[in-house]
Amino acid sequence: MANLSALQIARYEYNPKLPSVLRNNPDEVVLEFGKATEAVADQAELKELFKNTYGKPEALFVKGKNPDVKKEIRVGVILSGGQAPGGHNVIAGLYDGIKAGNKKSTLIGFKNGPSGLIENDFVEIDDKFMDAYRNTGGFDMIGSGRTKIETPEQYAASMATAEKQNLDAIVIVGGDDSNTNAALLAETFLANGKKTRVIGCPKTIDGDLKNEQIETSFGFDTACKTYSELIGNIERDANSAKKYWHFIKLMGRSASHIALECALQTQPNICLISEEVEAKKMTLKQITNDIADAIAKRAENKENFGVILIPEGLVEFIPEMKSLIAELNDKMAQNEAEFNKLETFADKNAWLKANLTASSYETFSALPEGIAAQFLADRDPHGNVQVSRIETEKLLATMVERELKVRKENGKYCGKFSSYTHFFGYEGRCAFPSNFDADYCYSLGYTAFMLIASGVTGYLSSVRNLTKPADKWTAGGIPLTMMMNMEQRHGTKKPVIRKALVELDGKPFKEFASHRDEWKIKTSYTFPGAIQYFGPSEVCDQTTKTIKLERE
Ligand code: FBP
Repeated sequence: MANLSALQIARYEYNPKLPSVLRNNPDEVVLEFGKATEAVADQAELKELFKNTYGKPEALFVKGKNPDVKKEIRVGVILSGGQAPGGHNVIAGLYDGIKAGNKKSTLIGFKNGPSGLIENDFVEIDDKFMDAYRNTGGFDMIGSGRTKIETPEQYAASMATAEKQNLDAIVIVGGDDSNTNAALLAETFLANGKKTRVIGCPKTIDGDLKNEQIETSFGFDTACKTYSELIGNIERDANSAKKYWHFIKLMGRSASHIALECALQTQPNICLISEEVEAKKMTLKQITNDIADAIAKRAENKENFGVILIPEGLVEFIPEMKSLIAELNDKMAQNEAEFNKLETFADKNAWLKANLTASSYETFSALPEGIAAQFLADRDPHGNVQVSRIETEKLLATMVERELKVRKENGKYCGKFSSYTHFFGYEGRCAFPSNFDADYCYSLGYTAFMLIASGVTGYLSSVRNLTKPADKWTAGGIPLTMMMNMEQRHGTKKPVIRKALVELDGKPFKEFASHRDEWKIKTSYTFPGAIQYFGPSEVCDQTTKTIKLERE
């Protein structure tokens, strides 16, 4: 067992918990169907686009006879998008389900995301290979990728691979975009008379793939616990040294679910919520002033320290920044060749002065130079600025420092201000999955097999009742079209699964809002500590405060 940590060896022995209905022999479980479903919006357009898969009923596993699970099958699995703790356990649950149905059945893993399907790049999974990855974090077992299956050629290549591999099903483990892809693939296979069924699994640390039917995406639990441990440690350091303000940016793309959950777990002085900033149309100046006010207030109590959480996507939600980003995206795309010839920041600045509207240039020129340059960095494949690369934590720390300096010059007492900045993202995406994620993911994978064996396609594997112990969880399938609507994407209307942002009238935000004024001024930190994998259930098996507040 060279190169294995003691925890890794111990985690191999962990037996993930399944909902009790799935603890029966697989041939003693059947799908019970509910009523036909409708999409969340744009029903007529979606019905037209998904002629074969639209409107299927929700389905739940109950006790009954299903001899079909014993048929020999061949299944492919794809991990898609950003890493999230528990991906390997989805594969483990799927693998064990397939083998429990029929030992001769086969699972192959397409390598490096959807491109593996397009290119027929795969690896066959056997016991030895699978066992090396049980209950481990990461997606390194088969790799992941962000290729989208979009063009007719990519659909044709995917069908060709499915045919060559004689696949009965493909399981796509991904976020909202990848599951939208799963829905489109399921439809394409059916429309072309192919036998390959497609099942999705809800993955993303961002927590924004959730709705009435999906209680949470996997990975959110572990990632938030990992970040909260680190935030708690920093809080304790801040309260020990009493000399630094820590500005911590947290991953999560546009949605602030991670920041909100970490705030509930650690009670920092300030946590910004992008969705609120947008709703209240808060400017960068207002946000800066609010933080400076809190710093000055705490200084009166001789507490020249604090912790501030910042969601990754914040700049996109600050109105003047949003306009600046939109204008920059357009201008830089329209004048790509000309812009790329500009070598120095000064040249670019002069060009922007001449080409941006006065208000956007004013916003741009007020930014610290290092940060302003990040707004001009490489665009993503869609021509958008990569907001995760903008150091919002440094931007805020600098703006606050400037503001406090002005206040001091005007004779106001602000105490001492010294700051550190941090960005937590990759630290949490590949952690050993918490017991919750290990169990949830294994159950999602096993459920995906059961859906395949029940003959459905275009469904999302669904495990619910997650705030209860695992034996009380339910398992079933949600038609993917049920979660879709039409949205404008890069100039065209496309069918997509709706992203869930933080709801300002939802219980998690209200809980935070009811405490934040106190946390801001009075040091109220809580220290969640490291994820516990072994020990009493109340320490090891609890999930997030978000899901508890939303579902209990
Ligand atoms: P998914 O939406 O694919 O799950 O990825 C989540 C995420 O971790 C975001 O929080 C972050 O903005 C992004 O991926 C970073 O992307 P990359 O891994 O390409 O750097």
